[in-house]
Amino acid sequence: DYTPTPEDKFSFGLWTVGWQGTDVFGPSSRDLLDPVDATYKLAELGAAAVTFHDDDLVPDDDKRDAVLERFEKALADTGLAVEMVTTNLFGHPVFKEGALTANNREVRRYALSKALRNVDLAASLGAKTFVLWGGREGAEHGAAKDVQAALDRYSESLNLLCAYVKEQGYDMRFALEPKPNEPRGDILLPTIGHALALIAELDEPDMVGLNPEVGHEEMAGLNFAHGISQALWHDKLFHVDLNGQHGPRFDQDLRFGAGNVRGAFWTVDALLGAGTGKAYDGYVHFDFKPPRAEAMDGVWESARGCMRNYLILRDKVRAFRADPDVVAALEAAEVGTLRTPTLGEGESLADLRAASYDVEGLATRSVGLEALDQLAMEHLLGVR
Ligand code: GLT
Ligand code: MN
Ligand code: MN
Ligand code: MN
Repeated sequence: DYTPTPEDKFSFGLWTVGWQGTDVFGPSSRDLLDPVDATYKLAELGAAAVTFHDDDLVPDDDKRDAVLERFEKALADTGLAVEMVTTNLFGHPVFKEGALTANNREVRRYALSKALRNVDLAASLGAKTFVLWGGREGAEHGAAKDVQAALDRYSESLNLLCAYVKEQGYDMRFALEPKPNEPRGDILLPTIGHALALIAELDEPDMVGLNPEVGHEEMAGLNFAHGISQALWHDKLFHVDLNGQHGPRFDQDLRFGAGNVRGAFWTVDALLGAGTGKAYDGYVHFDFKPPRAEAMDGVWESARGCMRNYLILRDKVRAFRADPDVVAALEAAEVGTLRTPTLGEGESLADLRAASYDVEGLATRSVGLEALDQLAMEHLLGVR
């Protein structure tokens, strides 16, 4: 009946249900939600874990010990894990021109110290993933950012963070979260591909992976299922931010399943390994914003909706993959044949060049892709 259980490994950012609805045109529309109350409520709804930024949980340093004590009690009471922690390096105006890649060196040093402090907190709470979303790392003006120097500084910070985690003996990996724009006009590491390329240049590439977000890739007009499939291929899908988006416009952060529902279907399929590939085995993390128009009942409804939509789509994806008509359609479309190497065992390129090819026949062959996709549509629309 699509009721989530801890085995489903659903996880929520405290900043999601805690979003008060502040936007560029108006102030908050909801009261402050106590993160500890949110933790209890998310557990009641069936989540397995929570995640947070330093400032979501402990905005006020004077109350740090008391808040952490209450939070740890909530975790113990509910059995919820803290699976991921991240640092807010974007909210405070000190980061208005960047954090780890700000032109100002003092800002960069402060940003790194803020991240390090939260790495310690993350480790003490048992979080194994530390996300870095560089929302303010970017520019609006051409000459304002030396992009190559900024990438040097980004790498420098990541190398220092990795070295620190190793030195402390923490069991923790970093996950970069790409986004093309918003709040900066153009953000560094705008897509999964850009971030993957940077990771390959780091001192400890195995300690750094990705936390892709549905809406962020779709804002760039990209196919999220393809993006996370490539991340899985590189063994870099350390974490994921599921939400919904309607094409390339402002970052909508809809609940998962809303917006591009076909994209959501293929996203779940990709997470499950798309039939024969590597599957994602981490927490299923939601990063959405309950619409500003909602009161608290709507906030919890949207959190519930994220999990229900995932479970419904997971059922549909499994039914699609198990359907004998789909198996036959995949076969007809030669989808499985792509796993066969192009050059046969013991063959040389000379053999391949010497072979004769029925180019006309191949050009006019049937590929069966519409038939296959129609089956997916019918599963998604609930008529199969
Ligand atoms: C912020 C952003 C998200 C990131 C979070 C992690 S914070 O809400 O919009 O996409 O995942 O810093
Ligand atoms: Mn977003
Ligand atoms: Mn976001
Ligand atoms: Mn996110």
